Amino acid sequence: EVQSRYPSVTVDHKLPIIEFERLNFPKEPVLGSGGFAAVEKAYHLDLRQEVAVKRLLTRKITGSEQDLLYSEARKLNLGSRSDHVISLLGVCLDPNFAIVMPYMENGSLAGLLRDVDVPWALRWRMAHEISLGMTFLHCQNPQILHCDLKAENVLLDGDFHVKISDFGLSKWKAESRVVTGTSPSGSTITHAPPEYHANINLIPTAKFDVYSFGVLLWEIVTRRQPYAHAANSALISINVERGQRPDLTLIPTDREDVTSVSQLMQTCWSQNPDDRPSFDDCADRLRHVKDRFS
Ligand code: ACK
Repeated sequence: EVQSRYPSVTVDHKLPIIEFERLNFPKEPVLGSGGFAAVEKAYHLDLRQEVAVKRLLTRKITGSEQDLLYSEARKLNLGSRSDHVISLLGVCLDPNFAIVMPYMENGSLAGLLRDVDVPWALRWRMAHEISLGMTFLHCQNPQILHCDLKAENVLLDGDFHVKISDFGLSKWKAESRVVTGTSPSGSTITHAPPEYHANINLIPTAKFDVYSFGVLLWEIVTRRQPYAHAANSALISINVERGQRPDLTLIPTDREDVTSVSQLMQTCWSQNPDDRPSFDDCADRLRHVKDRFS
Protein backbone atom coordinates (compact mmCIF):
# COMPACT_ATOMS: atom_id res chain seq x y z
CA GLU A 1 0.00 0.00 0.00
CA VAL A 2 1.13 3.50 -0.85
CA GLN A 3 1.00 5.86 2.10
CA SER A 4 0.37 9.53 1.38
CA ARG A 5 2.16 12.29 3.26
CA TYR A 6 -1.01 12.84 5.25
CA PRO A 7 -1.45 10.00 7.68
CA SER A 8 -5.23 9.79 7.58
CA VAL A 9 -5.40 8.47 4.04
CA THR A 10 -4.14 5.12 2.92
CA VAL A 11 -4.43 4.94 -0.82
CA ASP A 12 -5.01 1.53 -2.29
CA HIS A 13 -3.47 0.45 -5.57
CA LYS A 14 -6.83 0.43 -7.31
CA LEU A 15 -6.55 4.18 -7.79
CA PRO A 16 -4.11 5.10 -10.57
CA ILE A 17 -1.35 7.36 -9.26
CA ILE A 18 -0.34 10.46 -11.23
CA GLU A 19 2.95 12.23 -10.53
CA PHE A 20 2.21 15.88 -9.83
CA GLU A 21 5.33 16.84 -11.81
CA ARG A 22 3.75 15.42 -14.97
CA LEU A 23 1.04 18.08 -14.83
CA ASN A 24 1.63 21.37 -16.57
CA PHE A 25 -0.44 24.25 -15.21
CA PRO A 26 -1.19 27.23 -17.49
CA LYS A 27 -0.73 30.82 -16.28
CA GLU A 28 -4.28 31.13 -15.01
CA PRO A 29 -5.32 27.60 -14.21
CA VAL A 30 -8.22 28.20 -11.78
CA LEU A 31 -11.57 27.00 -13.11
CA GLY A 32 -13.38 27.49 -9.87
CA SER A 33 -13.47 26.69 -6.23
CA GLY A 34 -16.06 25.65 -3.74
CA GLY A 35 -16.15 24.29 -0.25
CA PHE A 36 -12.69 23.16 0.67
CA ALA A 37 -11.31 22.39 -2.79
CA ALA A 38 -10.30 24.24 -5.96
CA VAL A 39 -10.45 22.99 -9.53
CA GLU A 40 -7.59 23.89 -11.85
CA LYS A 41 -6.97 23.21 -15.51
CA ALA A 42 -3.74 21.44 -16.43
CA TYR A 43 -2.11 19.50 -19.25
CA HIS A 44 -1.03 15.94 -18.58
CA LEU A 45 2.34 15.42 -20.26
CA ASP A 46 2.04 11.61 -20.56
CA LEU A 47 -1.65 11.24 -21.35
CA ARG A 48 -1.30 14.27 -23.65
CA GLN A 49 -4.67 15.64 -22.76
CA GLU A 50 -6.14 18.54 -20.85
CA VAL A 51 -7.25 17.64 -17.37
CA ALA A 52 -9.03 19.21 -14.41
CA VAL A 53 -7.28 18.86 -11.06
CA LYS A 54 -9.26 19.13 -7.85
CA ARG A 55 -7.23 19.72 -4.75
CA LEU A 56 -7.57 21.04 -1.25
CA LEU A 57 -7.45 24.79 -0.91
CA THR A 58 -5.37 25.11 2.19
CA ARG A 59 -2.32 23.39 3.52
CA LYS A 60 -3.91 23.11 6.91
CA ILE A 61 -6.47 20.48 6.21
CA THR A 62 -8.26 18.18 8.52
CA GLY A 63 -8.19 14.45 8.15
CA SER A 64 -11.91 14.42 7.41
CA GLU A 65 -11.55 16.82 4.46
CA GLN A 66 -8.84 14.64 3.05
CA ASP A 67 -11.02 11.59 3.62
CA LEU A 68 -13.89 13.25 1.74
CA LEU A 69 -11.70 13.91 -1.27
CA TYR A 70 -10.34 10.40 -1.16
CA SER A 71 -13.82 8.98 -0.88
CA GLU A 72 -14.81 11.10 -3.89
CA ALA A 73 -11.88 9.66 -5.86
CA ARG A 74 -12.93 6.10 -5.13
CA LYS A 75 -16.46 6.81 -6.36
CA LEU A 76 -15.18 8.58 -9.46
CA ASN A 77 -13.09 5.53 -10.18
CA LEU A 78 -16.36 3.70 -10.76
CA GLY A 79 -17.57 6.53 -12.97
CA SER A 80 -15.34 5.36 -15.80
CA ARG A 81 -17.88 2.62 -16.38
CA SER A 82 -20.68 5.05 -17.16
CA ASP A 83 -20.83 7.44 -20.12
CA HIS A 84 -22.55 10.04 -17.99
CA VAL A 85 -20.50 10.16 -14.81
CA ILE A 86 -17.13 11.93 -14.85
CA SER A 87 -14.25 9.50 -14.72
CA LEU A 88 -11.10 9.49 -12.67
CA LEU A 89 -7.79 9.61 -14.51
CA GLY A 90 -5.84 9.24 -11.30
CA VAL A 91 -4.85 10.81 -8.01
CA CYS A 92 -1.79 12.77 -6.95
CA LEU A 93 -0.39 12.03 -3.50
CA ASP A 94 2.35 14.62 -3.36
CA PRO A 95 2.59 17.52 -2.43
CA ASN A 96 -0.97 16.85 -1.38
CA PHE A 97 -3.89 14.72 -2.39
CA ALA A 98 -5.56 15.73 -5.65
CA ILE A 99 -8.09 14.24 -8.02
CA VAL A 100 -7.31 14.32 -11.73
CA MET A 101 -10.22 14.04 -14.17
CA PRO A 102 -10.76 14.76 -17.86
CA TYR A 103 -11.22 18.41 -18.72
CA MET A 104 -14.77 19.22 -19.85
CA GLU A 105 -14.66 21.85 -22.59
CA ASN A 106 -18.14 23.21 -22.08
CA GLY A 107 -18.00 23.71 -18.30
CA SER A 108 -21.09 23.25 -16.20
CA LEU A 109 -24.72 23.02 -17.24
CA ALA A 110 -25.40 25.97 -14.90
CA GLY A 111 -22.99 28.13 -16.92
CA LEU A 112 -24.53 27.03 -20.21
CA LEU A 113 -28.10 27.74 -19.08
CA ARG A 114 -27.01 31.13 -17.77
CA ASP A 115 -25.24 32.19 -20.96
CA VAL A 116 -27.00 30.52 -23.89
CA ASP A 117 -30.60 29.93 -24.98
CA VAL A 118 -30.16 26.17 -25.29
CA PRO A 119 -32.41 24.43 -27.88
CA TRP A 120 -35.17 22.31 -26.33
CA ALA A 121 -33.98 19.12 -28.05
CA LEU A 122 -30.55 19.49 -26.43
CA ARG A 123 -32.11 20.21 -23.04
CA TRP A 124 -34.11 16.97 -23.20
CA ARG A 125 -31.03 15.03 -24.28
CA MET A 126 -29.09 16.41 -21.32
CA ALA A 127 -31.93 15.69 -18.88
CA HIS A 128 -32.12 12.14 -20.21
CA GLU A 129 -28.36 11.65 -19.86
CA ILE A 130 -28.41 12.94 -16.27
CA SER A 131 -31.09 10.38 -15.42
CA LEU A 132 -28.93 7.65 -17.01
CA GLY A 133 -25.86 8.70 -15.00
CA MET A 134 -27.91 8.78 -11.79
CA THR A 135 -29.40 5.36 -12.56
CA PHE A 136 -25.83 4.07 -12.83
CA LEU A 137 -24.85 5.54 -9.44
CA HIS A 138 -27.98 4.28 -7.70
CA CYS A 139 -27.48 0.79 -9.14
CA GLN A 140 -24.01 0.37 -7.65
CA ASN A 141 -23.53 -2.02 -4.80
CA PRO A 142 -23.12 -0.40 -2.33
CA GLN A 143 -25.41 2.25 -3.75
CA ILE A 144 -23.90 5.70 -4.39
CA LEU A 145 -26.03 8.69 -3.48
CA HIS A 146 -24.94 12.05 -4.85
CA CYS A 147 -26.72 14.37 -2.37
CA ASP A 148 -25.78 17.54 -4.25
CA LEU A 149 -27.31 17.10 -7.68
CA LYS A 150 -27.82 20.48 -9.40
CA ALA A 151 -26.96 22.21 -12.68
CA GLU A 152 -23.59 23.40 -11.35
CA ASN A 153 -22.50 19.83 -10.75
CA VAL A 154 -23.35 18.62 -14.23
CA LEU A 155 -20.42 19.04 -16.63
CA LEU A 156 -20.53 19.06 -20.43
CA ASP A 157 -17.94 17.66 -22.79
CA GLY A 158 -17.02 19.11 -26.20
CA ASP A 159 -20.19 17.67 -27.77
CA PHE A 160 -22.45 18.75 -24.90
CA HIS A 161 -22.78 15.25 -23.53
CA VAL A 162 -23.36 15.13 -19.79
CA LYS A 163 -20.95 14.00 -17.08
CA ILE A 164 -22.24 14.11 -13.50
CA SER A 165 -19.55 15.45 -11.19
CA ASP A 166 -18.76 16.77 -7.74
CA PHE A 167 -19.06 13.82 -5.49
CA GLY A 168 -17.72 15.79 -2.54
CA LEU A 169 -20.85 15.09 -0.56
CA SER A 170 -21.82 11.83 -2.11
CA LYS A 171 -21.90 8.78 0.02
CA TRP A 172 -22.19 5.10 -0.11
CA LYS A 173 -25.37 4.09 1.55
CA ALA A 174 -23.65 1.92 4.11
CA GLU A 175 -21.17 4.69 4.84
CA SER A 176 -23.87 7.17 5.80
CA ARG A 177 -25.12 4.83 8.48
CA VAL A 178 -21.88 4.30 10.29
CA VAL A 179 -20.09 7.63 10.08
CA THR A 180 -21.41 10.38 12.28
CA GLY A 181 -22.11 13.80 10.86
CA THR A 182 -22.81 12.50 7.40
CA SER A 183 -26.22 13.97 7.09
CA PRO A 184 -26.11 15.66 3.73
CA SER A 185 -24.99 18.87 5.42
CA GLY A 186 -23.54 21.12 2.80
CA SER A 187 -26.14 20.01 0.29
CA THR A 188 -27.63 22.93 -1.55
CA ILE A 189 -30.65 24.20 0.38
CA THR A 190 -32.74 24.86 -2.74
CA HIS A 191 -32.28 21.28 -3.95
CA ALA A 192 -32.71 19.41 -0.65
CA PRO A 193 -36.04 17.64 0.02
CA PRO A 194 -38.57 18.62 2.71
CA GLU A 195 -37.81 15.62 4.94
CA TYR A 196 -34.23 16.84 5.12
CA HIS A 197 -35.30 20.36 6.12
CA ALA A 198 -37.44 18.77 8.83
CA ASN A 199 -34.47 16.77 10.13
CA ILE A 200 -30.96 17.67 9.03
CA ASN A 201 -29.59 14.48 10.57
CA LEU A 202 -31.69 12.45 8.22
CA ILE A 203 -29.98 9.52 6.57
CA PRO A 204 -30.39 10.12 2.84
CA THR A 205 -31.96 7.64 0.45
CA ALA A 206 -32.16 7.51 -3.34
CA LYS A 207 -35.27 9.70 -3.09
CA PHE A 208 -33.08 12.56 -1.89
CA ASP A 209 -31.40 12.70 -5.30
CA VAL A 210 -34.70 12.29 -7.15
CA TYR A 211 -36.11 15.36 -5.38
CA SER A 212 -32.99 17.33 -6.38
CA PHE A 213 -33.45 16.13 -9.96
CA GLY A 214 -36.96 17.65 -9.95
CA VAL A 215 -35.45 21.04 -9.08
CA LEU A 216 -32.73 20.49 -11.69
CA LEU A 217 -35.40 19.85 -14.36
CA TRP A 218 -36.98 23.15 -13.32
CA GLU A 219 -33.58 24.85 -13.79
CA ILE A 220 -33.28 23.29 -17.26
CA VAL A 221 -36.75 24.45 -18.30
CA THR A 222 -36.70 27.97 -16.84
CA ARG A 223 -32.96 28.82 -17.01
CA ARG A 224 -33.36 30.47 -13.60
CA GLN A 225 -32.29 30.02 -10.00
CA PRO A 226 -34.95 28.49 -7.73
CA TYR A 227 -36.34 30.79 -5.00
CA ALA A 228 -34.30 33.70 -6.40
CA HIS A 229 -36.40 36.22 -4.47
CA ALA A 230 -36.42 34.48 -1.10
CA ALA A 231 -35.16 36.65 1.75
CA ASN A 232 -32.87 34.02 3.23
CA SER A 233 -32.09 30.33 3.32
CA ALA A 234 -33.92 29.72 6.60
CA LEU A 235 -37.12 30.89 4.95
CA ILE A 236 -36.54 28.63 1.95
CA SER A 237 -36.04 25.74 4.33
CA ILE A 238 -39.26 26.39 6.26
CA ASN A 239 -41.31 26.90 3.10
CA VAL A 240 -40.01 23.80 1.34
CA GLU A 241 -40.83 21.75 4.40
CA ARG A 242 -44.35 23.16 4.24
CA GLY A 243 -44.69 22.17 0.61
CA GLN A 244 -43.45 25.16 -1.38
CA ARG A 245 -41.64 24.39 -4.64
CA PRO A 246 -39.90 26.38 -7.41
CA ASP A 247 -42.26 28.72 -9.26
CA LEU A 248 -44.38 26.82 -11.79
CA THR A 249 -45.69 30.05 -13.32
CA LEU A 250 -42.25 30.51 -14.94
CA ILE A 251 -42.78 27.37 -17.02
CA PRO A 252 -44.03 27.95 -20.59
CA THR A 253 -47.48 26.43 -21.22
CA ASP A 254 -47.45 26.40 -25.02
CA ARG A 255 -45.28 23.31 -25.58
CA GLU A 256 -46.31 19.70 -25.12
CA ASP A 257 -42.75 18.56 -24.33
CA VAL A 258 -42.35 21.20 -21.62
CA THR A 259 -45.70 20.23 -20.10
CA SER A 260 -44.66 16.58 -20.01
CA VAL A 261 -41.33 17.40 -18.31
CA SER A 262 -43.15 19.75 -15.92
CA GLN A 263 -45.35 16.85 -14.81
CA LEU A 264 -42.27 14.69 -14.27
CA MET A 265 -40.49 17.35 -12.19
CA GLN A 266 -43.54 17.67 -9.97
CA THR A 267 -43.63 13.95 -9.23
CA CYS A 268 -39.87 14.05 -8.53
CA TRP A 269 -40.40 16.73 -5.89
CA SER A 270 -43.44 15.07 -4.25
CA GLN A 271 -43.69 15.78 -0.54
CA ASN A 272 -43.84 12.06 0.25
CA PRO A 273 -40.57 10.37 -0.84
CA ASP A 274 -42.51 7.19 -1.72
CA ASP A 275 -44.40 9.11 -4.41
CA ARG A 276 -41.16 10.06 -6.20
CA PRO A 277 -40.14 7.93 -9.18
CA SER A 278 -36.84 6.08 -9.57
CA PHE A 279 -34.18 7.40 -11.95
CA ASP A 280 -34.96 4.43 -14.14
CA ASP A 281 -38.56 5.69 -14.47
CA CYS A 282 -37.27 9.22 -15.13
CA ALA A 283 -34.97 7.91 -17.87
CA ASP A 284 -37.93 6.15 -19.54
CA ARG A 285 -40.07 9.27 -19.49
CA LEU A 286 -37.27 11.51 -20.72
CA ARG A 287 -36.26 9.11 -23.48
CA HIS A 288 -39.81 9.36 -24.74
CA VAL A 289 -39.76 13.19 -24.65
CA LYS A 290 -36.32 13.32 -26.25
CA ASP A 291 -37.25 10.96 -29.10
CA ARG A 292 -40.57 12.60 -29.78
CA PHE A 293 -39.40 16.20 -29.78
CA SER A 294 -35.94 16.09 -31.30
O1 ACK B 1 -19.11 26.27 -14.55
P1 ACK B 1 -17.66 25.95 -14.58
O2 ACK B 1 -16.83 26.53 -15.65
O3 ACK B 1 -17.41 24.38 -14.52
O4 ACK B 1 -17.05 26.27 -13.13
C1 ACK B 1 -16.99 25.15 -12.33
C2 ACK B 1 -15.72 25.12 -11.51
O5 ACK B 1 -14.82 24.22 -12.14
C3 ACK B 1 -15.89 24.66 -10.06
O6 ACK B 1 -16.41 23.37 -9.99
C4 ACK B 1 -15.40 23.76 -13.33
N1 ACK B 1 -15.03 22.34 -13.46
C5 ACK B 1 -15.08 21.38 -12.51
N2 ACK B 1 -14.65 20.21 -13.00
C6 ACK B 1 -14.31 20.44 -14.30
C7 ACK B 1 -13.81 19.61 -15.35
N3 ACK B 1 -13.57 18.30 -15.15
N4 ACK B 1 -13.59 20.18 -16.54
C8 ACK B 1 -13.84 21.50 -16.74
N5 ACK B 1 -14.31 22.33 -15.80
C9 ACK B 1 -14.55 21.79 -14.59
C10 ACK B 1 -16.89 23.97 -13.27
